[in-house]
Amino acid sequence: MLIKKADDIKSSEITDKELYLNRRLFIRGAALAGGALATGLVYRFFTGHGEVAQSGEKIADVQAPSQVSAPPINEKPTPYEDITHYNNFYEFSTDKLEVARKARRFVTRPWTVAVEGLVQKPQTFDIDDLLKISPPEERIYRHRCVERWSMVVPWVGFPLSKLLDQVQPLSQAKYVAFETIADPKQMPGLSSDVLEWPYVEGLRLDEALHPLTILASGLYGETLPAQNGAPLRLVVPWKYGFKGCKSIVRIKLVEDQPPTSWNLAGPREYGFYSNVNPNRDHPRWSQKQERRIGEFGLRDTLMFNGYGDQVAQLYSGMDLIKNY
Ligand SMILES: Nc1nc2c(c(=O)[nH]1)N[C@H]1C(S)=C(S)[C@@H](COP(=O)(O)O)O[C@H]1N2
Ligand SMILES: [Mo]
Repeated sequence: MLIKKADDIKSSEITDKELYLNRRLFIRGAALAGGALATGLVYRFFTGHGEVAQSGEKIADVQAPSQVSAPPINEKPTPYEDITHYNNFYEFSTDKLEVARKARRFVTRPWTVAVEGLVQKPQTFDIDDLLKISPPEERIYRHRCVERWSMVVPWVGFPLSKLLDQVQPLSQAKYVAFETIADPKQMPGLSSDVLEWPYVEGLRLDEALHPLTILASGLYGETLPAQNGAPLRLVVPWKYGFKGCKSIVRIKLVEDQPPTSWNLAGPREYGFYSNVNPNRDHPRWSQKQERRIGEFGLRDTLMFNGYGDQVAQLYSGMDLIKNY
């Protein structure tokens, strides 16, 4: 997600870099291969993960995907190795292939999440209590980065609405603001001013309450690795990936549209809504197509990332080119 300081990079160069990175990732995957490569076990063997924090542990009693809220997609989930080694998490590194290594020692216990603002019952949850609010569900979602790559991720999570039910939003609450951890002792990327820290995001309250919007604590049936946003991150599958903020520490119900890190960094490029929209080009590149990680060639990008039947009504009457 190139911004400010990269204003002079031409989109042809971006494409070359993507291709290069994709190839490196592919070669690494092939070198590890042998069939079982995508499993967490092999991954932990190579990285020593599992000694550190609580990531990569099996999550008990994961419910089958609920068809009503999450329509099944006939696309193959991206291998675990790719999902966990091609990451945007600028607090650790702006190099997608470096994030996993730099996040290895990230500590996710103890951890609390404050839920506050315009609510009847503000509360600071211990993460392990928060995770008991609603049964973990498998949600296999398309994941489309604004940089034109995409994946299919089998998240484990539960609807954000279940957490908001606990604190009871007041009628003045119109938006939900998210704040993520910014710990310079653990996150070398914070010394860069590429974004304003902490990384913040926001949703309109009706978007936050939508049944497709989840808080994820795992993928492939295991707790999240740090690089994917442990212990808890947001997933909004019809929006560009950057809306899915990682390692959340605070959720605040507010009256006015909250600031978001990417909008602050590049307001012409990243709006508040950031719905996946092939008809609205990024000022420096087209959003009509995408490269699915692990595939050659391009796919057409779908309006609302293919979730239009579920979410289009949230935006009826809105000009989605103006409200990008
Ligand atoms: N805190 C934080 N959250 C973040 C980011 C980040 O840099 N910091 N990057 C975003 C971007 S640009 C994307 S595409 C997704 C990537 O999630 P993944 O690495 O799990 O695929 O995380 C989003 N959440
Ligand atoms: Mo992204």
